[in-house]
Amino acid sequence: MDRILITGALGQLGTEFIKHFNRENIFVLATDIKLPNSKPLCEFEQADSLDKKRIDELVKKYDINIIYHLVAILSASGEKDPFKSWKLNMNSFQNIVEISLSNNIKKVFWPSSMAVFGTESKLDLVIQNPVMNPSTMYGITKLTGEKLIEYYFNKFGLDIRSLRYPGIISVETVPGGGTTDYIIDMINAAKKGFSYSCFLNENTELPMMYIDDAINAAIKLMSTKRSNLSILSSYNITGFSITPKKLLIEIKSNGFNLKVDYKPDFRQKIADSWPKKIDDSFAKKDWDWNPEFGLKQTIKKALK
Ligand code: AKB
Repeated sequence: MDRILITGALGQLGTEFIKHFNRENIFVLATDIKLPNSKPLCEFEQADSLDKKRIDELVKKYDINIIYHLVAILSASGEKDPFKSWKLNMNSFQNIVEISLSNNIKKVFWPSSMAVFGTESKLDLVIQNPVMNPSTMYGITKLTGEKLIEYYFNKFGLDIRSLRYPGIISVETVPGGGTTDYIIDMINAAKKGFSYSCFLNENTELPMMYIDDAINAAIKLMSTKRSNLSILSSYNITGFSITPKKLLIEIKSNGFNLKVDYKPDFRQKIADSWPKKIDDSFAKKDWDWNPEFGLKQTIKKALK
């Protein structure tokens, strides 16, 4: 029987994983450095993922056998304090690895990101294994984690699975500190009748995905037979690609009269080092990945 620990559980992905496992009647222990605003749907313990002893005790106390380690400082926040970003992203990752090995954890899910790519990755359509020279500390920590996943599998047989997420579009819990956050900010401004000042220029094309697809992809990957996985590091996945200009057209076609001006800031350079489109054919071939939500459907759902 699966008994799952989720770290960083109150964030954008964690909130939705909790809902998913709750529907499936699977035991979850959610942990976060913050306290929840309302009663969670599962067990909750406040814990800092840098506190290895505390996480280890919780794994033992709740008899955990699967971990979803979601803690991370995202790309834009990471640039404000790169040392803190490295420390949180990497030390928490290493803690989870050590805890997994000493507690016989069956499987770990750890999200990577399209931030692992860089300007030399042939950004028009990024393949699974291009040249990877990330420009942000966030991207560097994600690429390091990917290398470690492969290393720990070869060294110890530790089964860590990973996806390179594009921007994720969700309504209930929004991300914080990312470069793709503009899309949710713009949608929320439209819903509230505010105008919006976009921090990327109008033709910046980036891959995105609806939250339900992001969750389903992880669940599918985690339930695939290990021998079917040809990628030991992290799989490319994508939903669709969009620019701020296209998003505005879509918002207007749904009946919202949003005013947007464009004031690119430091995040423009980050976005310019990321893919316009992603080739996710390995995920399609190995575990039958197929996104359910396209551009129009996603924006419509997010505007509700
Ligand atoms: C970010 O913008 O930093 C994240 C990501 C693409 O990983 N949403």
